[in-house]
Amino acid sequence: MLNLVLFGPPGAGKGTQSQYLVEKYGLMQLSTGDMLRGEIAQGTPLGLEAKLLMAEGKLVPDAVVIGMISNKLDANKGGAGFIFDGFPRTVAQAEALDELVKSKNEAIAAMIALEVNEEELERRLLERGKASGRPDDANPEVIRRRIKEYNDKTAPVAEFYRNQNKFSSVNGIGSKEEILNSVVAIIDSL
Ligand code: B4P
Repeated sequence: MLNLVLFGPPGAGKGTQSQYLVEKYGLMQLSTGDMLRGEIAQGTPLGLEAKLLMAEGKLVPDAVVIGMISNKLDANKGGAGFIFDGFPRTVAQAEALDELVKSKNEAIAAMIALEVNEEELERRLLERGKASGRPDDANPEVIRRRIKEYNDKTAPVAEFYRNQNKFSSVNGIGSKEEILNSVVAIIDSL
């Protein structure tokens, strides 16, 4: 199996690039953001808890997202592999993911980080907010909170994969196709 972690700040293009990689490599995308929005849409107790945190730009508790990922891994055995999109977002999540894949005799092949500056992130998210209606994309203050959460809690996850010699990064500014080519070059070199 080919298991990849796609990494980067909010709006870096993780969801966008994941969709291309699903098509190219037949991988399954596991986006914790999409799963949480699904729970919110269905009005589940988990969704109700996540809704307030997400609207404020805060991370959802580790145990919640780890549980969701664990269920998805159990329910989707035997495929070509997974793209983890927006997960892990804390070092505790990264450690839990390592344990989960190890328990299935699998491993994470690589983390690929999309590098985008803060000004461009804010521009992209505000632009998406106009069409998507996502409450966390509509407000510059919430967007800045999400970026702060990323810098405080998520950025250290890169170090976790660097220590395992699994970290690569690409420039996340440019056309979506150019960025895909850089990502594909890394995957094909694994
Ligand atoms: P996510 O849904 O993961 O939101 P995101 O970081 O904004 O997604 P992404 O980075 O994939 O957006 P994309 O670039 O594709 O998380 C939302 C919230 O859920 C979090 O704030 C948190 O509260 C919660 N959450 C999720 N996972 C969690 C976890 N593991 N632990 C705790 N909490 C969690 O898209 C951005 C825009 O840029 C799009 O409009 C796209 O079209 C555009 N774009 C993409 N590439 C571009 C390019 N090259 N040039 C120009 N625009 C581009």
